[in-house]
Amino acid sequence: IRLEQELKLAAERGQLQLHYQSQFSLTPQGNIITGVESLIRWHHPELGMVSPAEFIPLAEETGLIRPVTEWVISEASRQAIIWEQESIRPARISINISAVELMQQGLAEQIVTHIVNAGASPDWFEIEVTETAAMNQPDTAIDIMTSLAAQGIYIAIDDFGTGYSSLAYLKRLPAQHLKIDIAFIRDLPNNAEDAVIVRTIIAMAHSLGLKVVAEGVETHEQLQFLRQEGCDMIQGYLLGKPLTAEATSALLRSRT
Ligand code: G
Ligand code: G
Ligand code: NA
Ligand code: MN
Repeated sequence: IRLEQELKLAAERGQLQLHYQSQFSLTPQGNIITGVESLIRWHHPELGMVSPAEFIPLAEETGLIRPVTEWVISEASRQAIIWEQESIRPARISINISAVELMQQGLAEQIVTHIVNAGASPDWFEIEVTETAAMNQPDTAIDIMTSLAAQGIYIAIDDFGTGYSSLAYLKRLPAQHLKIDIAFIRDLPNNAEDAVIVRTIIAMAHSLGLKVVAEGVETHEQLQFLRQEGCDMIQGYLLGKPLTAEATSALLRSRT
């Protein structure tokens, strides 16, 4: 209960922050930053860092998820405008949306309105939806994703491989990116089953016109395997940890 009250006030007390983790496209010329994923952080005065893995579920249960997401969108938009003015804005800034939100009609309109009111442009952003969330209420989820896509917002299917979506369902999703869950990346390249799964996901995604992002890449061996298998983009500690906005700006500056 207390944590819930505190979360309600966290934004106005300046305790929330966005960190950003880069996504890299593998090209012959080198690795290029194609996007950054925003990851929320809560600095609680007594508890220290509270992980979103803890407070996002709390926010979902208590209906606070909407104001939290609105804060994320406003903050990411504010940051995007700063990067745009400095000509270092990455092509996409990803925002995570939770399962509960994806069941709410009108979500797409709210997201777009929030971005536009903040002075940013919808096509600067990508919405990440987990495969499991997208499967909950498939028709509502597809409606929301279709409206987002119609406004130019990119769609990524997150944590892919842990849900049970069929090819028929995947085909209906207006997504551009599919993010392979970290669980399948962790034991690459030695785990033969994971190697087959990852190879199959990449082939399937490509046949549906989706680009593939591997999450949680921590070693050169994983990177080499993924490159060899035609994985399009890489995210993980090997190439970049989540960084503060300031450190992300410095990184983007050093790359342009
Ligand atoms: O970065 P980290 O490992 O702490 O993130 C933990 C979990 O919290 C991940 O599943 C991530 O998707 C989720 N998360 C991070 N930021 C946000 C956010 O702004 N909104 C939502 N809904 N989830 C987030
Ligand atoms: O659920 P989602 O995929 O959005 O969550 C991503 C989470 O994974 C974030 O909390 C982020 O901090 C974490 N993460 C990002 N890169 C790595 C990595 O290379 N290894 C591990 N273990 N976690 C990572
Ligand atoms: Na994500
Ligand atoms: Mn993920």
